[in-house]
Amino acid sequence: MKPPAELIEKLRAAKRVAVLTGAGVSAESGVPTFRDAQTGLWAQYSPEDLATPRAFLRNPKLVWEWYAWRRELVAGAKPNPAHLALVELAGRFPEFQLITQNVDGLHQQAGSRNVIELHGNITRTKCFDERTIVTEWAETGDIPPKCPRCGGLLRPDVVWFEETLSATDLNTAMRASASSDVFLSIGTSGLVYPAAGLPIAALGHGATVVEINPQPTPFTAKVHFALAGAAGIVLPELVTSLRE
Ligand code: BJW
Repeated sequence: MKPPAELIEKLRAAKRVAVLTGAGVSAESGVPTFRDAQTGLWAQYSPEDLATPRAFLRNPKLVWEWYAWRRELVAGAKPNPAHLALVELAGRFPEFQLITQNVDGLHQQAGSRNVIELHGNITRTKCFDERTIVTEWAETGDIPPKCPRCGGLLRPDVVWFEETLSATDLNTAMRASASSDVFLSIGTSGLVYPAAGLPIAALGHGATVVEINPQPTPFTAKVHFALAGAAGIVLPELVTSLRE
């Protein structure tokens, strides 16, 4: 389906564009959305039982293994047409800021540069105690493995519930959202803050806000354009319409 002509006009006139992506953007690459990741073995746990520091301290092996399973899925995933369309979109505007909640690195793999990864990256590992990145450790059979410097537990370098996001990244994301002419919210349920505050900031500052999601979210009734569909279909259509 062709995107609305008024949206294409807004995009043609836009100088500053900000984009927030969520798990839905990687769904067509075979990476389960955050809430869909509770399948099979993991169906008995809610994300809040696995993605918090308290959950990790309660059962580090369980949480490490959940991430090991997801890391393996991500390792086999390739960028899809939504990721690629965002690379092309970036080239059309003097200022373009891509902000993702995804931890899979697929935007960068597609060719996007200057991506803000609000919730970290699943491929990196850090020490729970020292909070520093660790790249090598001894395979002793411990699950999770131990920090080679302090012997603390290793964990993925992602942002769990009740942990703070990088203040620098969040400020940059907030400034780009609040000064955007057009803001796109793509493939996110809009439930998790502070990321969910970015479209709200954009709306508050008068940006044209667009949502791309096959399901309604808390933003759907508030945005200027709600495009109900899969990102891997809707985004390439948007880019094609801009080219015409
Ligand atoms: C498609 C599609 C296709 C499918 N195309 N679309 C009350 C009010 C406000 C805040 C809070 C509150 N109570 C608690 C809080 C704070 C909390 C929070 O927001 N909780 C809410 C649940 C209420 N936030 C935090 O704790 C944050 N930190 C913080 O606030 O610090 C201050 C603080 C300190 C101390 C105490 C309290 C606060 C940190 C949040 C970190 C989130 N981390 C996670 C895990 C990352 C690591 C990992 O991946 O394991 O990030 S949680 C999880 O949710 C993950 C995601 O990035 C994030 C967002 O999920 P997303 O991307 O939206 O995915 P889904 O699955 O929810 O939705 C997918 C969407 O795609 C759906 O809509 C589909 O329809 C759609 N879709 N196919 C397009 N083809």
